[in-house]
Amino acid sequence: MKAKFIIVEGLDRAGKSSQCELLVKELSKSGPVELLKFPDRTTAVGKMIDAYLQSKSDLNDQAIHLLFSANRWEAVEDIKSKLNSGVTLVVDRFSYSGAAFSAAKGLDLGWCKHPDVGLPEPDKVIFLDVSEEVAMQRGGYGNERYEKLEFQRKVRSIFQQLREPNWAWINADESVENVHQRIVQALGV
Ligand code: FDM
Ligand code: MG
Repeated sequence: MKAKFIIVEGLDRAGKSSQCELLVKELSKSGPVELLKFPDRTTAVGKMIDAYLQSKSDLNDQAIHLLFSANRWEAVEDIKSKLNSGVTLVVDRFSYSGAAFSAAKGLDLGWCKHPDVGLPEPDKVIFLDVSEEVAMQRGGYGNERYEKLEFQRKVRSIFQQLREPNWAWINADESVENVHQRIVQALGV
């Protein structure tokens, strides 16, 4: 199997982490696979993002947007070298989250997309669409910035605007196993 760049997107509580893990397990049956997650909070830039998300620091909307983008750019050599050496990547959030969360604050969507121009393009985007009711049943949102119902609604509507033909829009209200099967079907693996 040729290495693929697969991005998993969705709102909070959509089940991205569990589905990414299951997907990596499934794909590893047919070749090398690795999981990446953005923001990567372990780098210097990532630590600034983490402080912002936990409201331990404040930054203006443009500055934090550019940090999220920088956090992807600092991983680009690693991403490219893995793909070139045949490692499929499953990525928990990427440029689409970058654009959707910042545009939901009122920033211009075109401006939001621009800093990510030139980053690797995905072979497939899996969007896990969770309803508000089920997100609440799953324990509701946490305490981080952005984890508010009104805001998540706005983010979802921007994701809808970003949707392209290579997206699989998957109902994430179903059981973990069902959602996993749908993802596997969408990827044709
Ligand atoms: N987020 C994530 C952004 O606002 N921009 C980005 O570029 C990325 C990758 O950060 F609310 C938001 C989405 C989410 C928050 O993400 C932290 P995780 O997946 O919950 O760690
Ligand atoms: Mg979160």
